[in-house]
Amino acid sequence: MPPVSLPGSADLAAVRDSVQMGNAAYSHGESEFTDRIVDEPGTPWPVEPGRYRLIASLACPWASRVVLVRRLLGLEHAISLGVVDPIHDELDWRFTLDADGVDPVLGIHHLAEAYAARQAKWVNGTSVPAIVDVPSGQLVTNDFARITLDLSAQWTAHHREGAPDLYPEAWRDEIDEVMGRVYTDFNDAVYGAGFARSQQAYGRSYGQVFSCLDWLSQRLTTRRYLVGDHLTEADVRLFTTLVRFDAVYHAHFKCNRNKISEDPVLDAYLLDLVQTPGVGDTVNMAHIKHHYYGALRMLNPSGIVPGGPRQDWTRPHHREQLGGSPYGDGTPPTRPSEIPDYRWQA
Ligand SMILES: N[C@@H](CCC(=O)N[C@@H](CS)C(=O)NCC(=O)O)C(=O)O
Repeated sequence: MPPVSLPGSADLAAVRDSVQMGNAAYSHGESEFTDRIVDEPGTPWPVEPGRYRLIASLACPWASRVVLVRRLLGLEHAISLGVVDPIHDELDWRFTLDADGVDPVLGIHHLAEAYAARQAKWVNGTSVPAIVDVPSGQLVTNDFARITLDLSAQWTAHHREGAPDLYPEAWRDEIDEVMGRVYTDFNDAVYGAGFARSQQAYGRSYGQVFSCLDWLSQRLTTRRYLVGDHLTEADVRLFTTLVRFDAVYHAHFKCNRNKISEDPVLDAYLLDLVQTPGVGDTVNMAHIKHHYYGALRMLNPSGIVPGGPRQDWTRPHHREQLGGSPYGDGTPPTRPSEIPDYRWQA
């Protein structure tokens, strides 16, 4: 592979240390590139099928949300997908899964090259999900909190027939409220526990995680989905953390009061989602385990990827008895999943 310089991200490790862990507690910060692709005249980044490429790690819960929503909405034909190596090197995500280590559409080895095409310097290192403008090779956005909402609300003209409404107007306030708590106390707090550098910081995050799981378990006892009667963005955001929990966060991030499989309500909820076409078939457990155990060496210096846990995702969940249906008036995706090895080999 030819040498590449990665302008702008050379001091990534130092920046991470000082910005994200300075107080011994870890938290995902704001995204740095927050441009939006919108369906409005005169916008710099218009909705345009074929123009943009989603760069994702199948290991990453934030990127996996986008892969999942893109699939449920049937936007695969409109926005192409590039998948990075689950193990990033010291500085960056790489395209080593592709021939010659080059993304076949963007012609780049490292994600940082798309960042550098956009601007000379940036602060927080590179991150996935990233959406890149194919003609210019420039990063458009890495705003994980916004991208999926815009796929739902701005790309409607290109959704597949039968696509579900994952962010229905009538439920937005409640969806936002639920997602707010899930973000702080679960999506982000598992990282807070895993990356904590003091007992106190760890204890705080651990407490947040399990009080949130208790709240979710109670909420989901009588309802099939988090908000309303159908799958929404709130379920998507919970799902991508929940599905990683027993394999990764329980041991690796020390969130070990109990596993999801030990909570009958959350276990059944997760099984239901995994078995929903367009949801479970976006998950690649091999990428997940190799990334967390192989790349986060400060937590696992040997890099050894554990063999377990054995997970049977085909068990009955009986959640249909609660009523509700995944796609509302819509239908399941008919396109085969693009995700390799989605049958859960690790
Ligand atoms: N904080 C990220 C959110 C997404 C995120 O944290 N992605 C992780 C992977 S799960 C990432 O790419 N981190 C950079 C790295 O691992 O080098 C952002 O700025 O948008």
